[in-house]
Amino acid sequence: MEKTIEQIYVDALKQLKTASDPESIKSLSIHYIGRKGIVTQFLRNISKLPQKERPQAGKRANEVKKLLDQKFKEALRELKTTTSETTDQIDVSLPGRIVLQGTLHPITQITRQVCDIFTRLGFDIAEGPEVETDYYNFEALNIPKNHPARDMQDTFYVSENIVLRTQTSPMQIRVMEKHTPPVRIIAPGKVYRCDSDLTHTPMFHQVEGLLVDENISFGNLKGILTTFVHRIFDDQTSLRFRPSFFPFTEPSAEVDILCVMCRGRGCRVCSQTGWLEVLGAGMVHPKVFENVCYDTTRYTGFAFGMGIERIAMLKYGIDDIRKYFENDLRFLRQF
Ligand code: 2NM
Repeated sequence: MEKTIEQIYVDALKQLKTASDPESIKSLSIHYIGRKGIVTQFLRNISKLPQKERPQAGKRANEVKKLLDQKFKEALRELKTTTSETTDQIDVSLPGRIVLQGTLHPITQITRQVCDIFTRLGFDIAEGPEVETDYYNFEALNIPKNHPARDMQDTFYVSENIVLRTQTSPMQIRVMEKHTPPVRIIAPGKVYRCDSDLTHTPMFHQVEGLLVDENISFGNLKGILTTFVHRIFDDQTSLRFRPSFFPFTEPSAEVDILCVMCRGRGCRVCSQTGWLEVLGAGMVHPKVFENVCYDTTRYTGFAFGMGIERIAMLKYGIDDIRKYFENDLRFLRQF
């Protein structure tokens, strides 16, 4: 059954209503009134209609063709004005979109500041494994089996001879094994000790440093660490070197700064001493040099170590180390 011209017209209008983009309107136009379109075909086939229907059908078909042409053009015009309103005109008075940006974790920030200070003083950065052998973590550092320091450090054992490193100094042994002096390195990274309270977490971050050359003295150690403390806190910070003990250094010292809370008068934070410990240090023990086959008659050196969380707590006045590990955005956004 051939469709009547009225049916064709109604179909075309119906389809036009659902067309929402210029492409579909254009293809509708071709489909209905193009050279091979339905209306055009209808006009061509007029001659096949009975004689008396021809004039009326021809007249109506020409009308429909004209009307459809108008409607298609109108629809296209309308689409153009509505789309140009949404894309061509920008309301410059609208508030901008807020771009949420993350920040570096305070521990990362302090680690980078410490590394920057030492690289500018001529130190290279050395990084290495967090799972270490008993030899690198203890033996080479002059901490023999049954040495009390092994208890003191609350080591996580993986197996009898494999541990999670309790400090980053195993890295310094690895560097000394590979390189002859002069050696100037710092070793930043994660370390592990089975310990947990207000000021201790089972994992924390350390930076340890090592400088070995001819004619290195305790005076060089004092100079470098004084410069460091003045740059990481501020150059008015008072500090003192206090005698201490480490198996891998002799003599050994700890570096204190005047308490940032009470300025030396004595308070809860500094346990009434007026001082806060920030660094451990010393002249590298000859036993350590022997373990890496350095000539102890020719070379001397100093080493030091610090906990990054501790430096960050003192710098920012934070009294609970766990704040650094809770990932509470209200805390982290302050840095
Ligand atoms: C510290 C304190 C004192 C240290 C010693 C060494 C090495 F490998 F040279 F023997 N590295 N780091 C050292 C010395 C670390 O941390 C509180």
